[in-house]
Amino acid sequence: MGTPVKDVTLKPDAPKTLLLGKHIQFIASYSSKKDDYEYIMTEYLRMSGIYWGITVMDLMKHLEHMDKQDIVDFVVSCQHECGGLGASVNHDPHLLYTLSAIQILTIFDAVDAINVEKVVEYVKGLQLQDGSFTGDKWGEVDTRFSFCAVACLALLNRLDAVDVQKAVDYVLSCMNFDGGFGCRPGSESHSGQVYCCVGMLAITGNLHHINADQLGWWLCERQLPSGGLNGRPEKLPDVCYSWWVLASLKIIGRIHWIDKKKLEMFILACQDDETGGFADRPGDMVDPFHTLFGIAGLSLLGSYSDQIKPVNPVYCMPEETLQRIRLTTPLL
Ligand code: BD7
Ligand code: ZN
Repeated sequence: MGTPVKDVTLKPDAPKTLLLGKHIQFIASYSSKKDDYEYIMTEYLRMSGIYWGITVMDLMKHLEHMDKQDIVDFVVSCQHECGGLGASVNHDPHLLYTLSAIQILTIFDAVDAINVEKVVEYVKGLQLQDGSFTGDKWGEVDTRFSFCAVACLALLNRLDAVDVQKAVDYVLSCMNFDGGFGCRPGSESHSGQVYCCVGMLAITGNLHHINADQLGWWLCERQLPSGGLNGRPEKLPDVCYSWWVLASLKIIGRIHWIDKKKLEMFILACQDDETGGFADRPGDMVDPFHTLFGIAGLSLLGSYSDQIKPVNPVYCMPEETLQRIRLTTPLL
């Protein structure tokens, strides 16, 4: 007997249509309740939180609910002498939050509010001899940081600042026999890491190194009977993984290999019909992170295209924003 499949069952009364107005309300009020327990407890990832909030509001065509001046001032206050940005004021700089900051400023067309030359210098300084990137000065290496580095530089039109060939060779050295990627050479394949590596190869024009049929197969196997997608074999489905997996499939030209209707039903079932917002799976607590990736997933599926803007699968930002800065990314 094999191991039983870990999955959830969708309740008959789960939401089956998009509750757009509720989600706009949820994000707008989340950002205005700065004294709330949850808001305070997530200070260590505030910069990313703001990126999730403004991106999902923009995708839902209601960015005007977010206070641009307030947010740009906050981002500026998070830049350090070294050029990197932290999650919040006086938090250590890190590539993860530096990318979130660049994404925020790009959406608001306000990149020049920070010292861009210093950001470029910071990113350049994190590349090691073997082409890999550390996330900060403490030196942990992970393919997530290879993605963050090239995504930052591409958004700033400064990819020339690092050794792109070495960076690509390092990411390719993390490819596994199943076609997937892990966080370092020899590490197990994981959907989040696959997204980072596939995105990195897309930005640098190196998708031809990927075996799209083999990787597409591994990614499709992430879909469970509920319609939801998991991050690795034997794990429960999660709305954010519908993003990491679906975006990867889109980039390698295999998005038609999954059951779109079933995934759409799973994502819709993760909405909270009272508070608005999406949870990781039906019935759980909603948060801005899963709300962005739920909406972005629906965008990639082409569902509700009258209400949700097209999202770019590499940057998880509105396509129109990348068109405005004339950033094109060849897909496979
Ligand atoms: C992923 C892992 C990290 O250790 C750091 C950053 C990332 C990517 C980052 C992101 O999406 N930025 O836009 N993710 C996060 O910031 C989330 C935040 C979070 C914390 C707690 C609960 C929900 C969200 N982090 C830090 C995560 O570790 C989440 C946690 C989680 C979400 N759903 C179930 N657990 N995991 C996550 O983002 O996994 C996807 C991923 C893994 C590796 C590489 C890239 C993506
Ligand atoms: Zn999740």
